[in-house]
Amino acid sequence: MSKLTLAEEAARRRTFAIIAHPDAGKTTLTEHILLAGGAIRAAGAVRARGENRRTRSDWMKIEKERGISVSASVMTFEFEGGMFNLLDTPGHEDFSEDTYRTLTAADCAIMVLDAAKGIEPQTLKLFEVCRLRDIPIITFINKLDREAQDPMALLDEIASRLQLDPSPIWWPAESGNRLRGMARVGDGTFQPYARKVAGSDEDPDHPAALPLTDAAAFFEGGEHADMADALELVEAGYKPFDRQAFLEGHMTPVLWGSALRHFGIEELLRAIADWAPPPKTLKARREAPPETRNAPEPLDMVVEPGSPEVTGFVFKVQANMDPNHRDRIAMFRMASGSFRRGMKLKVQNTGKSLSVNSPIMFFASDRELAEEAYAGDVIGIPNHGVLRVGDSLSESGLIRFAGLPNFAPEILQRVRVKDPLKAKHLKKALEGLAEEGVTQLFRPELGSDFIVGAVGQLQFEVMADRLGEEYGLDVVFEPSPWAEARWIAGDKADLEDFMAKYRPQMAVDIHAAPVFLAKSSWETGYVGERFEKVRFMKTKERG
Ligand SMILES: Nc1nc2c(ncn2[C@@H]2O[C@H](COP(=O)(O)OP(=O)(O)OP(=O)(O)O)[C@@H](O)[C@H]2O)c(=O)[nH]1
Ligand SMILES: [Mg+2]
Repeated sequence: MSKLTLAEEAARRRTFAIIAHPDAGKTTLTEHILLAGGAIRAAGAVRARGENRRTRSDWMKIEKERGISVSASVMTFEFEGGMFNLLDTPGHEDFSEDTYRTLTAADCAIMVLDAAKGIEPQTLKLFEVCRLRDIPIITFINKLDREAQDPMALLDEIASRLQLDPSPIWWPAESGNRLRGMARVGDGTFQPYARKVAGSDEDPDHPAALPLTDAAAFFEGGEHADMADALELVEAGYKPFDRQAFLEGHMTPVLWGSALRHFGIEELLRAIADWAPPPKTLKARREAPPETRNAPEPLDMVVEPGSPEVTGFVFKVQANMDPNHRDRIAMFRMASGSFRRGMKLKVQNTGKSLSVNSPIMFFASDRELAEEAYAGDVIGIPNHGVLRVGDSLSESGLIRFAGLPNFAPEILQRVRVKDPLKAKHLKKALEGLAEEGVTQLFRPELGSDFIVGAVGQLQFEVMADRLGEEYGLDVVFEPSPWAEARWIAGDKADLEDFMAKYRPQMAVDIHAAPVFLAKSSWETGYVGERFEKVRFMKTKERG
């Protein structure tokens, strides 16, 4: 058992998400952070084939085949006395709901930029989400081993497009084939870069850091003098790092490197350890489960990471991580308390209670049973459908954190299984995937069809792939008559009146919430005007 106090355990934790536009290098960076943290021996190449050279966070078959991440994943490791929970997220916008949900579990974000591309569309969107949630951002400019944009132009872009003060912590010396290394702004330390020898599989270690003034041997021509001049300009031209401004979301420290060549990784880890905030105090409500008799009025409150009761929320559910066991794992972000294996926790929104006997921590090399966990930690709780995304768990069962949003899908399709004998199996599989949030599932009031909704086309591909791979179902998607789905709310009488008139267009989602299916956005607007007392919603808060 830990000798530290609860508050000390919480204070040594850093829970952060890696976000970026597709292909910026998030998964590669995750691998190399784990490598630097001593968690794994050899980082797997994202596109390398074969069982032993695969990335730890892209574990689904479809991820391995395509070299893209379709689902967020969690990794825990220790580094210099700190405990780190790293959340790798998918960059593709079709999976952004997963990324948004994952960000609710993070206290800090690492924004990865491709040095040749700078800020890309998805970078902007994710940045907005971080800003809304007050998540401070550390910037890592990746792929310096390739020809990069001018560093000052990259920082200007951060300043102008994100309205964020960039504070360079390091400054790169050239890029691509001429990459020499980088110098620490303010103290003139130089970290040389060792290029990989052509044709070799070995990644050479980068030489030890030394004062820039002594580093002439690492440069060619006039480069050494140019670097000294550039550093002077940088030191005069940018604000020095101010942790308070960073925590308040006005400033981002900027680090550089090459995830693939393991350059700049330790520097990034140290920045996270030194500057990223420990688990934050969360707003919550003290509230009895629904339909409790004589329940006291709900009370607004805050949950401090050092407070004794174990509390937290489920931000993701993942099924079939292990193909040998049909498992279903709820990712639980702890907000407070000292968790011990075997503890009983209660679900606030259902009043159900469960004994957490085999909680999992995702260490890079393996999953391990979590004997204890503290605020900031993410543990996987295996369960059989008791836990859903957005659920709040606590010892008392009375603590409720704000729910996570569901977004109305943009594409609605009908799904059919080729073998009609497997229809019942299909229902279970679809419900499972909808519980995970891979896609949404609507059950029309009339007829026996299933309507599947997604934000983007790729989600359907992932779904078809997983239905085949994990459930042995060969499915086809067909166009549906529906263009939009809206959750409806209002007084009971108004809702009943509306639903009676539109029965053929009514459906329920997996939580049995009523949903109106419209043939066009024009129709959504039309019924909205005719039924003024009914609210038609594009998002639904869960939990
Ligand atoms: N040259 C170079 N290539 C890199 C570097 N980091 C990543 N890559 C390559 O860029 C490609 C995309 O890398 P990933 O790590 O899969 O990118 P990602 O951001 O996780 O992508 P998604 O999860 O699909 O959004 C892969 O081919 C990597 O090998 C780097 O530092 N230098
Ligand atoms: Mg990835």
